[in-house]
Amino acid sequence: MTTPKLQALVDAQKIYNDYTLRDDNINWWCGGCGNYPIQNALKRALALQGLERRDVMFCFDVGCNGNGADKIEANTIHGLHGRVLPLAAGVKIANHKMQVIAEAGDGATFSEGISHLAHAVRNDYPVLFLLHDNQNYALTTGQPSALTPKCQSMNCAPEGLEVEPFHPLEVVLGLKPSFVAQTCSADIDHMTETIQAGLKHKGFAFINVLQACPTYNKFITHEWYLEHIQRLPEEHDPTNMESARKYGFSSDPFYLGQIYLNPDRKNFLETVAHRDENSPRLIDEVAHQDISKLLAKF
Ligand SMILES: Cc1ncc(C[n+]2csc(CCOP(=O)(O)OP(=O)(O)O)c2C)c(N)n1
Ligand code: SF4
Ligand SMILES: [Mg+2]
Repeated sequence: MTTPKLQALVDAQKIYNDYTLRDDNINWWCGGCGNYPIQNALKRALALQGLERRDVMFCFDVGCNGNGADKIEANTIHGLHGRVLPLAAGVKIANHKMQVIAEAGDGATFSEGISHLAHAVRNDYPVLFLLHDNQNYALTTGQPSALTPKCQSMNCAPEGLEVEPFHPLEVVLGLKPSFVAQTCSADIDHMTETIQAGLKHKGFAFINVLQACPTYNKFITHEWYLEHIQRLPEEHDPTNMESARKYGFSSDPFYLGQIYLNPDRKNFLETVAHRDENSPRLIDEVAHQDISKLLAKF
């Protein structure tokens, strides 16, 4: 006999399957790449939230992470390196009903795209953002990014870089965000829960996904992560910035969970709600309009 719980699982499985690519004739990521479990967790989270393909737009940056655009059956846009956030914000502003997901690497986000990140957080665009934090420029064969540890030997920089890396959460927490969470590609259940929380958030949900890249990041593997990640303790209050900084800035262990949450912040669309009556949404531009009177003049 079908129970409501069983039916919910059957429905979720159907949504998950709809996102699953039927064409195997594509180039995949390297064996053991953290991008596989990240994409799987994303599909699981969407399925559990009942978000079907027609309701979701995926915006991909350039990089190994961005090649996820070819590996999912969905509405996708593949933008320029570092520019995915303005693209995603534009999609949301054009069609408020769409659930918009943006994905980018650490190279794109903390070098080419750092100004876009700052303004996405500042404006609190209603977008779920997944940072694929593999601490290197992977697609271009493993150069140091702004998140690679100081003096870490990498391609093109055998002795590493003498400069301090950014700490992604230190940067984002300094920008007065509304939602910051951290998860890891070694823990698919935790990624799924975290992405579900991000999908429910009404503003800009920043999720740092600590991602293994076994081909170019030999210094932090899935095995290393399993020994150095820890769930946030019960005592942590995500609405307390001091506690968010304490746990968010730790690199050993890396704390997983909801680092910071400001449920009271107005998102971008709420700040411009007064304009709704006056200005057309971009979606109106593709609606059918009667232009026969205009044509009759010629
Ligand atoms: C403006 C610009 N700069 C550089 C490149 C070259 N490029 C393409 S992918 C890439 C590395 C991507 O690294 P990251 O963003 O961390 O993504 P990952 O491949 O690690 O997932 C670089 C440097 C580019 N395409 N455009
Ligand atoms: S180079 Fe790294 S990030 Fe890119 S596909 Fe291979 S393992 Fe994944
Ligand atoms: Mg990277």
